[in-house]
Amino acid sequence: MAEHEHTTGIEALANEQRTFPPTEQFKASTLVAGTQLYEEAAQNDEAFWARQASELVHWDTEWHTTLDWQLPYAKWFDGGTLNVSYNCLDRHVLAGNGDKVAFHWEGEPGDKRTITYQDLLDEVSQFANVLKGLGVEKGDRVMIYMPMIPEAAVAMLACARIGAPHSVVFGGFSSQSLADRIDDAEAKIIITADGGYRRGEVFALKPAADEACEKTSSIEHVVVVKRGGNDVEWADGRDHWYHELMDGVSTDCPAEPMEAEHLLFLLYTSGTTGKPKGIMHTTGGYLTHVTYTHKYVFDLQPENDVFWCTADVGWITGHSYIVYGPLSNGCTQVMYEGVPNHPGNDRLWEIVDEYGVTIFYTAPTAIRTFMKWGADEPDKHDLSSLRLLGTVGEPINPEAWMWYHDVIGKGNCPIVDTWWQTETGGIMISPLPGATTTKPGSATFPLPGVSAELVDDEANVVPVGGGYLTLTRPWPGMLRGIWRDPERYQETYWSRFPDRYFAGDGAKLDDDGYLWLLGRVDDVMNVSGHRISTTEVESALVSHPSVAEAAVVGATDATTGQAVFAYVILRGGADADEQTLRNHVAGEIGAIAKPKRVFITPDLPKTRSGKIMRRLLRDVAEGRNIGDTTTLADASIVDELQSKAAASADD
Ligand code: 7RM
Repeated sequence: MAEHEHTTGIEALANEQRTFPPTEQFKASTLVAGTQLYEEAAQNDEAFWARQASELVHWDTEWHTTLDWQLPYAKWFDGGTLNVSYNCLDRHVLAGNGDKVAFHWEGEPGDKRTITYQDLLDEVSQFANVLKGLGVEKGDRVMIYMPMIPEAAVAMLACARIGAPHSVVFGGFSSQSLADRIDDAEAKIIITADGGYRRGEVFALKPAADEACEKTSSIEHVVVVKRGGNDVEWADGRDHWYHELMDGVSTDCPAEPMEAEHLLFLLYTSGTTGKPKGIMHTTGGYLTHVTYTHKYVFDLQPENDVFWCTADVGWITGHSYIVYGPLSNGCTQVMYEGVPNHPGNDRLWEIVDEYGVTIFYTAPTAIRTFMKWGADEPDKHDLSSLRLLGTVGEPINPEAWMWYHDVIGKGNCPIVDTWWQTETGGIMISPLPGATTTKPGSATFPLPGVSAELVDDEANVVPVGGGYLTLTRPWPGMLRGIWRDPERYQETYWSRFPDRYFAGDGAKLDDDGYLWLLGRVDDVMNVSGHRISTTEVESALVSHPSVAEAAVVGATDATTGQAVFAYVILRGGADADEQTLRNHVAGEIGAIAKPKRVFITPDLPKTRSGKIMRRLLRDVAEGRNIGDTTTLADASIVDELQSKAAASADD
């Protein structure tokens, strides 16, 4: 290797050239059409964040110190006090917007509720009084285990109102996952529902909450929202119906100012191994970060926009871009309970038209599923209300980006590909839609106020090419630690590279300085000494017209160390054979990345937030029994893949 070359962790193979500047029409009414925010933040990022905090958030007391940074611990806006629920509700009602719709909610069976800011304030205040009546005090942890119903947001905001940190657990997780999180957080209360709707049926939640109570010792009360109408067991004294507790309770519950660094919530992430980590987010910095990013990344025009983020509240995306960011900005949203294919594969597009959704934010996995179902589904609907599209959760393959742009956006909507993590609290890398020329598959640049760099194995900065994505400056929404595990916090995020935050993603910088996310570094494949990203091989597969979705893993190989194994979902009605797809990858990005095997499959193992679980695919490819599948959306797919692998081992 030549002296001037970097010892980069990951090779960069793909070469996407298409560019999409913002249209004149979009620029005419955008919040930011130029580079002014970037320039301001580059001058002094602390002063930049301080300006956002004072302009976008209501404070009861001014802070005295913008940032106190003792690596790896940050305090933002120390000395300041504020209430998150006041910022999300009261201030909009006081400004005369009580009649404005906060949520157009739609249940999977088709039932609808319209909830104004005044309605939400009243219900949150009542429920905050209920929680107090159950003995919940500032600092007590509250578990929330619910379907996608408005009461999930009410519960979160009621906790915030009284300073009781919440910990939301996905409704799809098992009683054991719930119990582990209850134990770790030593939670006092669970807020749940009898059940919710999914795929046309009621799925029960209460039995898992009951089991979790049996396995743990800290829960004193269980509050149950009636949603599914399914029969439930009842522990008198411990269990309470939400509607009975709420009956006749006062709507007067003044929001109490909290210290800027007061714990707002814990959100558990499973990580790669071991017990889940309770990621800690606090009050002032987090609210500043999500309000700012929701406003500028989505170019929010709160008078006219109808925002729809399709995430579940059990995911950080639901916290930041259904509850806290959008409500803090006082905007109107859509919230939907169910799956995208009930009763038909066009349910989401029907909802877009029904409420005139203008900004639509979803995950690449959903987009690839829409591709699989075909353009006929969205084409049944008008969709002309849409003006901006977003993605989050995984790298978006250029072809999926193009499909989203052309078929959903009709070529008229900018796309914001937003990179961030549970740990970052809010969006970190993304276009500003009125200012940034986008490239399909690139998250483009760090937002104003965010500092990111790529480094190689020796922590040298990589100016162009592949490397490890690190953050070099603290930001307001950053995690404040792992609940009761400071060593793991230091070890996981701050020890791989000195003075840098590293949370495990690879990326490359192209000649124009655009960032391209390459997937988790744990998934990087090593083929004959070449370090190849899963993302680039997957994107090469998805660029074949027959392919909707692909997942690749490196499986142990006697000659090359690892070999590329690919699992591919075809587009509706399309056909392709293994040889063609292998050659297609070789033609797109080179022979070194050519998969040894390509398996056509109807589905892939994914988490509930839609991320492909490559660890399981690696187990399948290497013939191992698969490990923990409790966080999987649909565990049956693994059996299917395993029997396929067994069959192919015979041939
Ligand atoms: C918001 C969220 C975090 C991980 C992250 C990445 C991946 C998320 C993108 C992305 C490429 C994106 N939080 N990721 N967004 N990769 N491009 N736009 O997803 O904690 O659940 O996951 O998700 O690997 O580290 S998360």
